[in-house]
Amino acid sequence: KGKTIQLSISGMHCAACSARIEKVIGGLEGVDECSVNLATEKARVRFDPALVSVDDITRSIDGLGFGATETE
Ligand code: 9UX
Repeated sequence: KGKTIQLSISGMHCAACSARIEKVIGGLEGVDECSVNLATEKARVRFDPALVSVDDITRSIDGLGFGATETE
């Protein structure tokens, strides 16, 4: 039911950036968990695909001024 993806995030420069993404994405309806690693520029997001899509998530990150693409 839940799905976990990894995203590659561009444009983060400090811990406040990664914390902001975690807070906003983690607060989206249907997102269960969002952890962002500033050093590796990766985010792991666990969500319910019935409630929110990968596109919704990447667009929200784009809207914060960062770049996000799904990665392995
Ligand atoms: Mo840190 Mo990020 O000062 O948008 S918050 S660079």
